[in-house]
Amino acid sequence: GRVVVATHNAHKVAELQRILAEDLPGVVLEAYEGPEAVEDGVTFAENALIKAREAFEETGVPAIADDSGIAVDALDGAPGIFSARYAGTRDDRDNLELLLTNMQGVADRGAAFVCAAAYVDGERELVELGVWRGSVLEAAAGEGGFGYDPIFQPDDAPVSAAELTAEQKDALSHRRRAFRALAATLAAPAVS
Ligand code: ITT
Repeated sequence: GRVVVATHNAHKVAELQRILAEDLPGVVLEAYEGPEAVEDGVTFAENALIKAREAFEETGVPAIADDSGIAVDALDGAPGIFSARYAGTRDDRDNLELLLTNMQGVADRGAAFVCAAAYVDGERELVELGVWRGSVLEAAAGEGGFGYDPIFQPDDAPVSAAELTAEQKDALSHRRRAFRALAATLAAPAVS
């Protein structure tokens, strides 16, 4: 059936179209054009649920949302849920440059891309987390993907996330892991 995607990020929409075509076949995704929810949760999961609830309440159509970002070990998980506004400008390139600067000379480069995938339909509220481990590169590499992809070296890939093809990123990403888990939960019989 119809599902609205509560995101204003076109890159996320493109990835979710591809991921859900495989993991939730038969679902027709529609962009949610309504007001942006106030993301005042303190976790990825809370913020994903806030966005999905807002879209469901505005449209009456089952809604999914994605809250995501990069959590860096040496920075105690920063920028984390603040990844989109790390540099204060909401510009992906500024955010990436600031993270490179803050990681200059730092030996522990470990990091994770994290995605919370939420689903709200008025009866059920579901949220699943996907984590993609890797490390922060010393300099940007690659033109693909979006956001922090050029400075993220996945543990399970030979090149940066921005040097992967869309299909390669889809197969491995935090977003894929989260939405695959969400699809599995949605497909399972309701328990309560
Ligand atoms: P919506 O809230 O409308 O969905 P947003 O872009 O504001 O869009 P978030 O608050 O979830 O989304 O912020 C996500 C941040 O993490 C943003 O800076 C992205 O560039 C970054 N990010 C998320 N997924 C990513 C990915 O797959 N690769 C690289 N960076 C990613």
